[in-house]
Parts: sequence; C-alpha cells; structure tokens
Amino acid sequence: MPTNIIVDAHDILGLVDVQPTFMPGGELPVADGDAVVPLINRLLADTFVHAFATQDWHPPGHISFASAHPGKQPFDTIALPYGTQVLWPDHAHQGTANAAIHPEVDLTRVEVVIRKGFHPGIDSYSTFFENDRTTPTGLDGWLRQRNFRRIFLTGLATDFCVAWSAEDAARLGYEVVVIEDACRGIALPTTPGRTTLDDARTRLTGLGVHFIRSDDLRT
Ligand code: VGL
Ligand code: ZN
Repeated sequence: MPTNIIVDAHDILGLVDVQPTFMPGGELPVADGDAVVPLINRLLADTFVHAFATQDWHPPGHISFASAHPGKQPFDTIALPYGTQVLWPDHAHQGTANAAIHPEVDLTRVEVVIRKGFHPGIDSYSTFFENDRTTPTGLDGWLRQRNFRRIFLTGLATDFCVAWSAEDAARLGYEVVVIEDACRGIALPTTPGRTTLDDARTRLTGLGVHFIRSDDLRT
C-alpha cells in the first residue's frame, strides 16, 4: 500500500485490547506494550474521527488459562473442540483495573467497545468471532450499519488479537490496514527461526492485509 494514505469518513480506527493486563507490570505482559498508548492518542487526536475498542474480558477459571488445566503451564498448547488453544497466564480478569482500557487512552472518539472472551469455555482473540470462528461478537453488524469500509488496527497483541481480527475482517470483505508501530507482539516460537509474529505477517499479507506505519497516514 502506498504511503500518504488519506483517511476519510468510511475509515475507522480499531483499538485492540489496549489494557494494562497486556502491558509491562500486567498479568500477560507484551514487551513494550505500553508504548502504543501515546501513538494511539495521537492518531485519535489528529487523524481518525471514528474509533472502536475491544477488551479481553475473562471470567475466573476461563478455558484459556493454564491454571484451569492441571499439569499444564502457560504457553503450552492443548486441543479443544474448536482447534488448538495456547494456554495463557490468568489475565484480563473481568471488572479489574488491569482489564480496563488503559486509563491514559483518550476515549472521546471511541464509539463502541466490544468485550470478548467472557464465555467460560471458548477463547476469543478476534474482535469479530470467537475462536470457533463462527460465534459473532456483533462488531460486523455495527460496522456495516455504520457504513465503515476500511479498518485500521492498532493494539495488542499483533500476532494474536490484532492478527485474528485482521484476518476475520479481511474475510468479511473489509479493507484492512495494520498500523505496525501502534501494535506490539508476543512472538512465541513456532517452527525453527520463526515466531507467531512472522507467521501472522505471512498469513495476513496473503489475505491482502496492508501493513503500514503511522506516519504513512494523512487527513
Ligand atoms: C490476547 C492472548 C490471550 C491478545 C488475549 O489480546 O492478543 N492474547 N488473550
Ligand atoms: Zn485472553
């Protein structure tokens, strides 16, 4: 995608899981995760009129927690009816300060907040569908009724909730742009020399998702 992308009225900025639980000091820290906050605030102040946000929002004993599976450790994987599930440290506890959107994020232009991951027996990375890839969160209906066509994604983590959101959005027919410097990833090792971040980039590029930097954007 060219630099100098002009942002217009059909464009919306997505803030994916910008929650302290995913930042240094949180339960599932993403390295440098807090660095996205000032950049997102700049995009909200200078570039985008419309925004949505998501919150990972888990009940106690959620199926994605390693602690819910005796003998398992965080970052182990297990097979569940809907596919392979990475097990995580307990995180994003409903109603806690670390599960709130980071208090320094300016929410003025955030028109809807989608919570996900609240069903005890299914994880939900994507902001469109839960991890069975069929249970909707409702965001697609909201975006369609509001006439948004192009979604710019920011937040945490690039290789999980941002990537799965980007993939679903592309499959649903949206134009999808990931603003890379406004995201941070977890980068779990996959095959030798590659991480979940490399794999996500390859998969998404194949689906037509664009990767840009925030200074490629113009109003
Ligand atoms: C996320 C792992 C578990 C994310 C959420 O926001 O990317 N990752 N839950
Ligand atoms: Zn989670």
